[in-house]
Amino acid sequence: MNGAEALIRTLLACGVDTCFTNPGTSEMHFVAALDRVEGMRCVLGLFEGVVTGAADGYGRMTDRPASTLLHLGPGLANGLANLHNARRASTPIVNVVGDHARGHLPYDPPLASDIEGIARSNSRWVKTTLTPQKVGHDAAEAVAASLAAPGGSSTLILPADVAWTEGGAVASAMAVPARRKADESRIRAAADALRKGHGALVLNGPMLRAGALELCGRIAASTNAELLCPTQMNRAERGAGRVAVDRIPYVVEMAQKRLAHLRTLVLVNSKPPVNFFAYPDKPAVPMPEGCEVLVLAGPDEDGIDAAERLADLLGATSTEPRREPLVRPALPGGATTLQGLATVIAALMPEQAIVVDESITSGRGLVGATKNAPPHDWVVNPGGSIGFAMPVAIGAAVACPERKVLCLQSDGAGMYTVQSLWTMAREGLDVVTLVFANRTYEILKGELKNVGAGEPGRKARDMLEIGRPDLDWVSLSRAQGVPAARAENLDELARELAGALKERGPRLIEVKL
Ligand SMILES: Cc1ncc(C[n+]2csc(CCOP(=O)(O)OP(=O)(O)O)c2C)c(N)n1
Repeated sequence: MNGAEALIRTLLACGVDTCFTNPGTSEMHFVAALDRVEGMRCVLGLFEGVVTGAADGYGRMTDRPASTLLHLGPGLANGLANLHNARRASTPIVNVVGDHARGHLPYDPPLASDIEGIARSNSRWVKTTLTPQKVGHDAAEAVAASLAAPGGSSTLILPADVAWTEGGAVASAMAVPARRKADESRIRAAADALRKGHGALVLNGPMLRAGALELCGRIAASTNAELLCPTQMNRAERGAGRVAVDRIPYVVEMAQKRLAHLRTLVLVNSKPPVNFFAYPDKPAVPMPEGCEVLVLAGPDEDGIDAAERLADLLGATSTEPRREPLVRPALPGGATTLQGLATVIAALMPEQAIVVDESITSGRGLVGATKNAPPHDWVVNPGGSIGFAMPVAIGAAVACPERKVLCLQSDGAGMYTVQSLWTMAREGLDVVTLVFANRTYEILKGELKNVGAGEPGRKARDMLEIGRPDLDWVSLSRAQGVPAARAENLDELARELAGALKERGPRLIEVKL
């Protein structure tokens, strides 16, 4: 067995059975070995940002790593923006990156680069495997490192000669360390603070799943505390029958207003809230001055255990939490408005949908409108690097083939990873993509004002508009094999969305704004 085959067999032995790929010459032995080993699902992406984003979506939905297969330093570099987003979401991923054969590197061939250096920016574990005998051990270590709380990327670099040389040894899964338990003093401090009132629990990571939210809902109901999550959350289970958590708004003034009355924030698997950017004369954080910030459990600690002990101490274990009722709004019609399109989505959202949200300014009404929709998952981008939604939708659809994925995509961000549509078609993925075609970088117009740069002139405006020529999303989609339609108003949107949701397989609707 050569090193490449030992790597694939070890990944499978460690529970990694999905590989998003974009290979090159140095990865050819890995590609060839895929035919000899049963059980690895391989999905091709036509750009590495699609590959890494898909691995992020897969890891977020399964809590298990997918692997990526990337070509040398440049392939990894092309995938870095979505690996950055995945790092911010603490998503487990195992990146496999090929390198030149070791005997070839001293000649400085054209594609040689500092792969370890490039990997380190977004990986918590980086190793170059130097012999086929070490491949299995290193791969098992990479998987375990990606899963250690709170989760992250491992990058295993495999020189071509290590891949092609016989002597590969398969290893079995290594133990993943359990999350650390929070100190008793922190449980007591949180209880004391919440008893005083005007408090909120700020949740992220595993605390945004339905079971953990129930638990926090009991604490909230017994202390009158609120449940919040940072703007930069990763995935929330929400909708009817669930305990709602309110996302802190992106816009600084709105975030400040939302938190103004709070005297204590208790962080559970969350970092303290922070504004996305600095602005002249605005604070860095949205909480009011004097607001106490307590850590109940850090991002890598056992938040559920800490919340259970807190509920115990507060006598809240049998308190009923407030759960959202199911409310379906009537379908609106007429000209497209942001509130109207949010209402259409809330009216038609299927049960157990996975919503991947990169709607940016077009989605301002969405979170409120869908609070009482049937139970669903809401996936957002805690890393802020755009071009995230369509790739992540691929990974979510591969991970959960029985669930409908609703990909809410702004047009500017959509163009970064537009090749995702081809992978959706190739794999027949059950993803409905709505593209919000406002033909501008709308959010940046607001940001220009916010940073105090004044009114844009002609040249500056040209950098913020993406019309001239107008993108034809229906053609972009059909050209890649995804059936598509255009909705000019809310009636057409409702008709097209209802139709797309009834079918299986990828569809795209361009929503003209
Ligand atoms: C990788 C990366 N490049 C550039 C940016 C800066 N940026 C933030 S939002 C944005 C444009 C968003 O436009 P669009 O996706 O059309 O959404 P809209 O603002 O119109 O709602 C840009 C270029 C970024 N966040 N990430």
